[in-house]
Amino acid sequence: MKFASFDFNLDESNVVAFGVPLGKNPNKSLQSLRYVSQFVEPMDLDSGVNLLENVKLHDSGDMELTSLDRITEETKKILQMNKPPLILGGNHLLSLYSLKAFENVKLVVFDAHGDFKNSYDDEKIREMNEGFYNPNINDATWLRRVSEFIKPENIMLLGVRSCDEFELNDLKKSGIKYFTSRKIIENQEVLEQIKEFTKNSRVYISFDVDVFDPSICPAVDMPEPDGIFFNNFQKMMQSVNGKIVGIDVCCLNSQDNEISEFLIARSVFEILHKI
Ligand SMILES: [Mn+2]
Repeated sequence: MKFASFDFNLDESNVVAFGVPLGKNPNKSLQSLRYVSQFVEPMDLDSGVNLLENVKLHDSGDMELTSLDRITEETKKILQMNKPPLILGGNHLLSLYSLKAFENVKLVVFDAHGDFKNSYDDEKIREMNEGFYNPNINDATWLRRVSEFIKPENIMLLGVRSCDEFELNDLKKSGIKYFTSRKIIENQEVLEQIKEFTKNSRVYISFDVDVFDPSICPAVDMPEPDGIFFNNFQKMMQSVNGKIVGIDVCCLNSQDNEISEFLIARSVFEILHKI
């Protein structure tokens, strides 16, 4: 099964997708997202635009995850072809390894969580990082690790609403620009900030689907209340000004309905429209 039924071969494609089966039972989620994506219409009725009009996607399937460094290698291979990768996850730790393949990018992260802890250990995080658990390198610390090689002023975090006290202090001190979900819902200033931040830049979009309100995206491990809605996401994506050079989508944990998958597939179309 291919994402959105796209069937371009590698040569003719202008974006290359692959799955990263990282975390707890990721195969079901990857399969479910690809399955549902074929039923989502790409037309935006309000603008009359086909969101996928210029997208020629090659889906190379799920990689074999023998080590985390394989994510970096796979990403590099696609970048060498001068094409943006669309990386389907998998938990958020994958972004640390995909981002190692990039130079000179502005990182836009959609996430309910700061993921800015220096070290973290609990039962849930062990489960979610099954096979690769390390207290300093996991999906509660990945953004902290990324900020050690991407300058904090080149990172923007959108929709955050869950941090511990120390993490929040560190995040404030770091220089990372962040907007809580409440800020995003209540004022428009964020759209101008996104435009300014991404202007004339190479942009990597890291899309943790738990950024959405749990009422519209329930199939996540950590459903944090007071999240953003589709329209907020759409407007933020429309405000991205630069050239999108990489995309990841993470943290779907499929349940028995497909509510989240429909939302996520449509949201990925909004991102692909900007490539
Ligand atoms: Mn998250």
